[in-house]
Amino acid sequence: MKPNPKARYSIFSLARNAMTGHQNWERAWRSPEPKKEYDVVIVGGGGHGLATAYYLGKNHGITNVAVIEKGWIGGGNTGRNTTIIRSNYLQDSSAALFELSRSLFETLSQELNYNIMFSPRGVLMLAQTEHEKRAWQRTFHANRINGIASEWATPERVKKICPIINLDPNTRFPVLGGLWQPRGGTARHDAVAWGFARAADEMGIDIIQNCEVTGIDSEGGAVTGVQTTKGEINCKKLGVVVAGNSSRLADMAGFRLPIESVALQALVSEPIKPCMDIVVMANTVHGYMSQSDKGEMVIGGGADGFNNYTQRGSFQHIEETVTALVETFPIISRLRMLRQWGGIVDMTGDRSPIISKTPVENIFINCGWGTGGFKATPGSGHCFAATMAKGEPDAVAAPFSLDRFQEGRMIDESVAAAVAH
Ligand code: FAD
Ligand code: PYC
Repeated sequence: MKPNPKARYSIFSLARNAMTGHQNWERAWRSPEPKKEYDVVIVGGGGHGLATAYYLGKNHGITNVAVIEKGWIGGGNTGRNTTIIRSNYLQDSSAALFELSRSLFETLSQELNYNIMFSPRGVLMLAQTEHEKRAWQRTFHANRINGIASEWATPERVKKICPIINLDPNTRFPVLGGLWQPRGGTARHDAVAWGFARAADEMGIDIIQNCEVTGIDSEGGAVTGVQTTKGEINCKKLGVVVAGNSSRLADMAGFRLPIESVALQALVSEPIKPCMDIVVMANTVHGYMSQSDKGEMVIGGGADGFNNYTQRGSFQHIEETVTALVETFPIISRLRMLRQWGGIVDMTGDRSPIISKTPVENIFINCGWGTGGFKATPGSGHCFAATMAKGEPDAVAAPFSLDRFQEGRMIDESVAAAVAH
């Protein structure tokens, strides 16, 4: 690992900074005013937008780039997700995309010289109906064909991997087995955004926060720039990477997207002693759980069944999720919940993302990651940067282009997208 000139923080400097009101911290990235013009503007300073900027610089030598973020970087879904990383998807094109991303996560801390706390602790997707068992077994075979290391786990194996699970056959949804991906896991979500931001900034890329894009300008069918709350910024190419706000940005550019925005929520409990060292997803009952380094149980539920832009989610989902998880993990029945939040996720009909050119020349769109895009952050940035640099989707991104909705080439991932169905 290269030494980082900015990593000069000793225990003494930590103490000194704490005692001086944190006035002297060195900024991890600059806070520049926008220039009049860039080669590339990326709207959206989530993980995907920042990763795109990083790979534009690193892989394509394009550094006259600005990332424009209306709030703070990572403040959207990137900082609101439950950090699950896996690549056990059914379709070949998704397996290629998500496995590229998972494999990039393996060495991302070293690459960015920033500890993103990748923890390949293993992800277990429970089968709790006969139908779900068949679906996961089918995915298991597809994973093997695609070279993705996964395993079909019998109930006994499930109990070995996760001792706190309840195998009682008389529950509403008994555990019939599971799809186990041993190299799946978690990473610290905001560190992923910060790591990409710092590395992009070091290449001279401008990260502009508190700057909302309010309009998109074009001439003769090609983009010329954006209107923002910090003024007009011209650009040769525009990447739109705004998750739940994608339809709003498409509207500004004058095209439509097959996207619905809904709230997805999560909650954390009070911290308890280590009791679970893997991630478990229970999709039939819309619940999933892992334990954070602090000891909190990180719990997520299903997506709201109606379109909305609130970053909360509805209460009945919390009730449903927690009730179902108590049945599967009776050990948590007396646990108190500390916090709850939501994010606006961008759902496509086939539950697969869009990485594509658009009807407006030189506007590119990256969206539709729905409930499952955190795991795709490096892979998405990698492919989208290549797509933007070349003006054509790269090989991994090509199946995910917008025209699949016109041509009926759906990439149905409603089972693998788990909480999204
Ligand atoms: P975001 O992080 O949302 O970034 C988009 C950015 O665009 C935002 O910061 C926003 O402020 C900015 N923006 C919007 N409009 C404008 C504008 N007009 N001008 C400027 N900026 C603008 N995925 C997984 O893989 N694993 C999980 O365990 C998982 N759990 C989840 C749990 C929850 C509760 C939620 C909500 C999501 C979860 N996801 C998960 C999905 C994942 O969080 C998202 O798919 C992913 O983070 C999307 O990243 P992004 O960079 O595209 O979007
Ligand atoms: O896509 O793995 C996932 C996921 C887990 C929780 C929300 N999304």
